[in-house]
Amino acid sequence: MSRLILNRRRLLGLGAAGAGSLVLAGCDQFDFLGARNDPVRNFLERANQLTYSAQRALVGEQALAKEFSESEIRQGQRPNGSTDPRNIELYRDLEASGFAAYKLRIIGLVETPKEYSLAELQNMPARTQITRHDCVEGWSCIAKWTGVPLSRLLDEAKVQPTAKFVVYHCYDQMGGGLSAPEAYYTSSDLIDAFHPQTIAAFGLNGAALPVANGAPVRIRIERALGYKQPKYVHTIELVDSFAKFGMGQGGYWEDHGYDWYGGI
Ligand SMILES: Nc1nc2c(c(=O)[nH]1)N[C@H]1C(S)=C(S)[C@@H](COP(=O)(O)O)O[C@H]1N2
Ligand SMILES: [Mo]
Repeated sequence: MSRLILNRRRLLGLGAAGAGSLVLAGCDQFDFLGARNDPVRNFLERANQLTYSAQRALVGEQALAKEFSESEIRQGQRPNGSTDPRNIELYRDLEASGFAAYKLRIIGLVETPKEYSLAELQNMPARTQITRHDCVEGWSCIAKWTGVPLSRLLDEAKVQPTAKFVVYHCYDQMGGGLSAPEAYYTSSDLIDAFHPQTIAAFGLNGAALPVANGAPVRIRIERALGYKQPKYVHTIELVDSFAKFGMGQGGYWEDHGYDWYGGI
């Protein structure tokens, strides 16, 4: 509890209290803790009001997301957003061949660009974690994710000192109809990318990751909201700016008004 109070003081010290007064006014630290358990309230009241640095001060760099037990997995991971990108020819062909030709690429501001087949990823030391996925649409799901720590892949590629962010590029496209289709992408800072629970996941609830949930590989960033959990990832790009992607806000949903940090 003392740690939380200290962090609140730091938050106030950072001058974010004005913007965050909706949350802070009239609620003691227990209410404030409670708010962290409600992703929707969290998102609406906090995410777009506190600055990134204030959220970072509050959450802490190394804080782990809560992990759950097997008995707390109540149902399969509810598919949401894109659930079948087989309208994209490249993806359809990969899926038809069991992802034999799939490569996960690490590019951009790295010393050694890398690519990994699915089999190579599956043969690396893996981490399994049971965590809760919180979608801003107002639902949560506890699921078991298995994958390679992203830190390992980034270490192998050797991130250059000028890199500031990690962009995750996906096969699926959003929109269409009247608006031009836009490839789904999102991004994180390096703290989240190197976080011990951030994995390139190829397993879900003890089986291969299904198409509906992002096969063959999706990234799990466990302290972020659902839209920061990119599915169908083909390329991980180290950058110092988002300017050249989409509308420059660091992600498909971020380009459409969602908070960039999306932390919980
Ligand atoms: N490539 C891609 N990743 C995505 C999305 C998407 O539409 N395309 N939707 C996001 C949102 S809003 C949520 S809640 C989760 C849903 O993941 P799930 O289908 O495994 O539940 O994926 C996120 N990642
Ligand atoms: Mo979501």
